[in-house]
Amino acid sequence: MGLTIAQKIIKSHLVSGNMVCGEEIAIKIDQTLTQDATGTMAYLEFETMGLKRVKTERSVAYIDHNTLQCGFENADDHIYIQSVAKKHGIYFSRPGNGICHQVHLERFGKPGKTLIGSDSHTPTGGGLGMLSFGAGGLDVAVAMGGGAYYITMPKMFKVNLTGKLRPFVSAKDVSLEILRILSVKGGVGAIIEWGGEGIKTLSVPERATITNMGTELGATTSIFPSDEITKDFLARQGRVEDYIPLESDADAIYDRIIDINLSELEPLIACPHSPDNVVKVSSIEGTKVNQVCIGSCTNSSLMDLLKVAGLLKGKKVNENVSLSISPGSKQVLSMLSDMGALNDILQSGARLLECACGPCIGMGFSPNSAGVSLRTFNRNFLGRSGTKDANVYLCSPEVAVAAAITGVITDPRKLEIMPEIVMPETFKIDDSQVIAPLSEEDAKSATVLRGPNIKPFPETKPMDDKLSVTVALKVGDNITTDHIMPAGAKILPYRSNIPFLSKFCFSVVDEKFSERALELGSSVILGGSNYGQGSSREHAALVPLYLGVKAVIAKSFARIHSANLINAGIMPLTLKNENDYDEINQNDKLVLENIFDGLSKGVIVLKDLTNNKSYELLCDYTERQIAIIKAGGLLAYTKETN
Ligand code: MIC
Ligand code: SF4
Repeated sequence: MGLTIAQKIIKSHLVSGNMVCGEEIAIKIDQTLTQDATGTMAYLEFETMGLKRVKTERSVAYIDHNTLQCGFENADDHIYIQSVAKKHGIYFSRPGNGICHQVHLERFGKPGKTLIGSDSHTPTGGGLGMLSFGAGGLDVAVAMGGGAYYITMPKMFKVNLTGKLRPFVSAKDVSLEILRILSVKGGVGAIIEWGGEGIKTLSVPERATITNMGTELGATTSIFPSDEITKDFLARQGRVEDYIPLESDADAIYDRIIDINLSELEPLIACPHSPDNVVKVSSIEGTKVNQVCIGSCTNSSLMDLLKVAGLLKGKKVNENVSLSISPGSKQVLSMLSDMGALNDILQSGARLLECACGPCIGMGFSPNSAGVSLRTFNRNFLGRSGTKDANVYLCSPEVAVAAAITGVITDPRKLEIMPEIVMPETFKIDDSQVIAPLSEEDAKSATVLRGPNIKPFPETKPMDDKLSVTVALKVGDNITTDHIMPAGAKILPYRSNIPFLSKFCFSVVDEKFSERALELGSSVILGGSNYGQGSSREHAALVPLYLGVKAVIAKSFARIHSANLINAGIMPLTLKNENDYDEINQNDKLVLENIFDGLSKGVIVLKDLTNNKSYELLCDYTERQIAIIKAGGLLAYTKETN
């Protein structure tokens, strides 16, 4: 039987398990990346595990999220990460060098290799034919130490592209179209392979926009073949030697095939507050816009920003709109400047931000009260922008520019003339902002610098066989990690300070949650379907752990968050009967007995003392996961087994 691209890469990296859909497999990881918002915790975990030197082919620590330095905290974290990276064999991409996914695509990603990153948009690397996954920091720490990465063998989906995008329709519209078709849970448990004649019309940066937003589908990852277009991109980045061809076999089998004709796509837009709330731009034209933000790991490549500059050239930003542009990397910014495009951007009245995540994660540039913000980003979850009552829309650079100029949501085809953008023969290569680690010998005497913002990893306790708990919170479907552990400029600087962060847990949903959970001492959360979608932040598990949450009971879970809960020693338990959700309520008193026996059988019985009923909860864990839960989390388990 033929293999898909992902199956081929998995096969060549398989450490244990059978490549049978639904079974746990372990794969060898060639490269890792971290960013600063998850990196502090990942490196603290790496150190706690007593690991000395990374065993990967390449590990890179990026500083791109927490770049506003309103106090000492973020700067402390940057220094800690720089020093820990230097000592342990990790490359360090300095603040200002760019967004992890953009820089990694330009300089380090390799077709056929595996990558995990402590950031959910790591699948951006799939645009280069690399098998890349978002993961919790602890999983990345283990992989840096040479440990395998465990996933459930996914289903295989294929999206067949035909035709060619028309002017003013771009890769972002392909992402929005697939979100419209599949929704934010449609990709759960699947790897999405992009193929068909249509992919020959898409450059690597366009492909990367598409694999980047595969994360919003809940997909395990997304991948394109590695072909002549990949080779050409790598050659222009001065690293053609990293190219290998990679395609699926003609008789490869897919669980689902979806067809999209690029020629028929129209400009699309995702309305508040979910990336799958997609409509045609033409259907909401005329909506007044206060802010437009162009950038993020989805749409900040040189090609995107050359297009933006071309469309802005000679025009002025509407007086009621604030337009921000954050280039994806120093390479992008520097080339925009060399090519004169930066001037076109500045002359239009746009505000230039640094090469970082910035507004995407609420790190500055929050919209005005009840403001409408159009963003070329990938997420528009409630409150993520830093303004709770803002209405954030997700769109392509073309739609963003049209709104910035007119002040209202506008079909970009009305701009009429699309400037012709040609990829430069060679990209500007300057890796001087990526600091190499010390040699093993020199590293021995190097010290790791910890400012007062760096707090130790929180203590964990082994799981008890019986739990008497209260439902501390009942929430609905599609709860994101931005609900569980909000980010933003005010909170992000405390990513290594779990007690401080805990005050904000679920604050967008219920401001009293944190206080209540602490008072209860031992509790559970009740969720709907796709609980924990969105980011890879393990803080969305570590903070509930600190607040005494022992289990999350839900209709279904998002992949990375479920793994993070287990890694933290919290049980993700699935309701056997989804309708039971309606019968269990906040504040109900519950008892979970014979947990260890239940874990081995895959079913735990829950007694609800408030309504006097019993319910079955599924826990289809592997032996390894059971051992992790019993030990009180992956860190404790790793210490026990080493
Ligand atoms: C995000 O886009 O939500 C983030 C911020 O990049 C997160 C990581 C984090 O919370 O630090 C992600 O996507 O994993
Ligand atoms: Fe950064 Fe936004 Fe991309 Fe997350 S989604 S890595 S915050 S740019």
